[in-house]
Amino acid sequence: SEKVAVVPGSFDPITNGHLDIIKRAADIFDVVYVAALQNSSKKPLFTIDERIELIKKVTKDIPNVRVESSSGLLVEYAKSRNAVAIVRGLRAVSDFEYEMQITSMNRFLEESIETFFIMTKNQYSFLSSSIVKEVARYGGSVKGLVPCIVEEALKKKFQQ
Ligand code: COD
Repeated sequence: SEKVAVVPGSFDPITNGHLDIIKRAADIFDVVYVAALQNSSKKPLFTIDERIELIKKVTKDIPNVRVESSSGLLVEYAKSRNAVAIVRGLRAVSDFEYEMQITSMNRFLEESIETFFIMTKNQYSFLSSSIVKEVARYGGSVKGLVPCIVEEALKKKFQQ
């Protein structure tokens, strides 16, 4: 049967690091749902609709990727899509503690869904949405770190 995975995140905004994880997950699973969710400890720069539109545009050539948003619990969303897996990216040791905590909590909430980790490519190991926003805010170039349309969207956002 079809193996479905969810790649969840804030994607505020999507970076080339996220995109790499999404592509690698799409090579392994039959269907990949990219889910833009609320992280209650972060205050987003882009609205949920803006984030979804950017993700849709930059993944449009990957046929087995679907993009959605959800406002509830990740595991509930994953169950509703018949997902067997949650896929997360790992950059550094600093990611590990947080990832271990949410993985354990998600397993407590729903035992049947397995979490998989994909190691970042070296060239993206320092990359995060936060650092991209920080650089763009002060007018620095983020070329090569985010897709072109995301670069444009950041410029527009900080011109306002
Ligand atoms: N290279 C590789 N991977 C990367 C890179 C990079 N350069 N940058 C980011 N990633 C990975 C992250 O490690 C993560 O796996 C993924 O990409 C998304 O990253 P973010 O920062 O956009 O997303 P997060 O970490 O803010 O997402 C958190 C969720 C929104 C998934 C979480 O808060 C959640 O599940 N919310 C819903 C409510 C819920 O169920 N909470 C209970 C969980 S305990």
